Amino acid sequence: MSESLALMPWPRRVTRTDAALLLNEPQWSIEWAGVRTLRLERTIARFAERMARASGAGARLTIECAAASAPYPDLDDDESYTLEIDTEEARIKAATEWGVLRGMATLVQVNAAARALPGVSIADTPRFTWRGLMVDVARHFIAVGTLLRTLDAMALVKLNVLHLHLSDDQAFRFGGRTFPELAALGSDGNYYSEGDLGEVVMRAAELGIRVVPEIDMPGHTTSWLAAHPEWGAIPETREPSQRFGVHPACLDPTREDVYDALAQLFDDVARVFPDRFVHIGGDEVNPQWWSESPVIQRFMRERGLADADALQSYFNGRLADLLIERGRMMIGWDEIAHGDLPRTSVVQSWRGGPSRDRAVAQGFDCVFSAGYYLDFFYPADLHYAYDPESSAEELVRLDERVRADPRLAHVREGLGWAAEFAGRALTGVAAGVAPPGRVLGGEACIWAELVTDDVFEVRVWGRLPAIAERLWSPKAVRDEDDMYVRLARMRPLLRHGAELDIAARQRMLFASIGVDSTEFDSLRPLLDAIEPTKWYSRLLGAAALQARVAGSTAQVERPYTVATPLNRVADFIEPASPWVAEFNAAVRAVIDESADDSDRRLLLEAAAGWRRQVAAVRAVGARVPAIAELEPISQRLATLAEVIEAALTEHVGRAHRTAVAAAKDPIGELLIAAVPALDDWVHAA
Ligand code: TNX
Repeated sequence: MSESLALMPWPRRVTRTDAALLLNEPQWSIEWAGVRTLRLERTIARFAERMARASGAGARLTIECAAASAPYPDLDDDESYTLEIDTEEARIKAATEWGVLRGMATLVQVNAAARALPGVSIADTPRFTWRGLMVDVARHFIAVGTLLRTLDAMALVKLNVLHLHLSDDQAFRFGGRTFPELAALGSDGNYYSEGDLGEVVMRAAELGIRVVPEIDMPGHTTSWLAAHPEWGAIPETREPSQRFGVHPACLDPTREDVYDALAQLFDDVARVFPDRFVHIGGDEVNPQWWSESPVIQRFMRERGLADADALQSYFNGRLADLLIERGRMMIGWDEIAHGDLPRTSVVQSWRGGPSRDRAVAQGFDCVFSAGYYLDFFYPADLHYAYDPESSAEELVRLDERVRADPRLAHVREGLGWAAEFAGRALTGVAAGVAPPGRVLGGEACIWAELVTDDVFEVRVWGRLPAIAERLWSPKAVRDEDDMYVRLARMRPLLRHGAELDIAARQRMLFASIGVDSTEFDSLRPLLDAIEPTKWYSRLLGAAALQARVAGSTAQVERPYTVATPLNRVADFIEPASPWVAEFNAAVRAVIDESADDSDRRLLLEAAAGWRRQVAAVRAVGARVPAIAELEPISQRLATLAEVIEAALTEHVGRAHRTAVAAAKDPIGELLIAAVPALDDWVHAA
């Protein structure tokens, strides 16, 4: 399908022609055929400059925009465009500025460092109106500069919502003017001023991206109580929490002064964020404090609020009113989908198909996130398979596929537990009470317990373009092999189009622990072959994971807190190695006898590299403890080099199969990610 055009998301309609456009000017020259706005001028110029830098040349670009757009993008905006490239020029035509910007992103992708652009005729329009990335900036602070680069990169893959999770138990990072103490006392000193956020909102608007702020409540609020303990259901002063997991802290939904304060907080939020949606969180409320408080218990009895859900629903209803008074609409996680809530509220579904379907059946519009948790360290194809509009049966099959995936075998028990948990969380489904809601789209989520600003881009961008495609392209665009081929080409694109360089960042990370560039290269065969362990295995650690699987709700100590430095190999490598994706494809080609020379070369080089890395690990490990930790993996890989050689010459024996089997288990928080493909190979051979 991709016929060597590295486009992602793949457009609705692409026609190739022979009319290539030679880039024989030093720069791109912009012609304005329709309206010419300051915003388009600035943004087009910025991208044109980057295109010229990538290819060292330009040509004529005609922009034909029918009408200026509102100052800020909105839900259901028209983002369609056409892009024609012929021997004369590139021409982008759209009804709105937003459409022009999407067309520009496609042109930057077509441009991809060439001296001539292929002739194309593209007509494109998104499948979903809400195509987001949620960034948890509470667990660890993400710098404004990183957010700005993230926006540039989002625009390149046509994502249009940046959702900022601004507060949680560990920090309150919204530095509003009415309650500056919330962030000052409720964080480690890292928070965003109104000015910082204004800059993010401005850049986003220039790129046609909405910014949706989340202030998570009534749970996940430990950090608020450092400054305002009186707002807590149990009015005790708390420090922002250092640990992760669900906390007992909860706001007091019975106090009018809490609503007065929230009204002022929403005023601040609304002043900074023009978007019509404000996210109020609402996830994982621990009812403990509410049930321990006699005042709250009496309040519930007096109002006939049967349980914690009903009380949260009362609280959410009050929040919805406050937001409506400010011309805003509410979005919240799954748990807000309660019968009493105004149906203008949107539900962000994180616990899977059943919760999405319950919310939609109750009449709520939905944003689907369940398949798109980037913090799970999953390979891109798993996320890619999830469709916001997959039927309930399809989602069940997808969840089963994930549970059966050999790459996730080491967390199978946990995945089973999670599925059961999500099912149990959904009792009392009230279906058919209203016209059903609409699936607006989806959001990839990066929860940041194990993510710092330093590693953010490495964690996010290797896979996010695949999710962006799922949210933009027609449903039928779903070939995973083709996706991987194009995904690999997003790396150079992000580098020249958004100044986001995953590889360079990774070198810097390794340099920060004393591994210089030459040493990094010598370790590459090993680093390319490994990945962090999946799902919540790192976050929970073995003990907490076992406790969960065993059904215990006890607090089991986890290996990581806010204070744990994230400076080990598992933090620096990519969650899903792009090299492993290539390795897997080569092995598959050999198994089904479609392999070509480049496949065989890749496998031979893998074997050679896996031998070579032994000396490198020993040498660098002598000085750098984080590399010394890799010794057992290094040994296993050396053994697996023999397996590749045996498989290539069809001499696989029992010893080889045993060696592969023995290499399946994680070592610490790392896996040899090439093993599942090798396992298929030695059993096919
Ligand atoms: C649950 S997903 C959460 C987050 C955590 C995440 C991972 C959701 C709405 N809430 O607070 O970061 O699990 O631990």
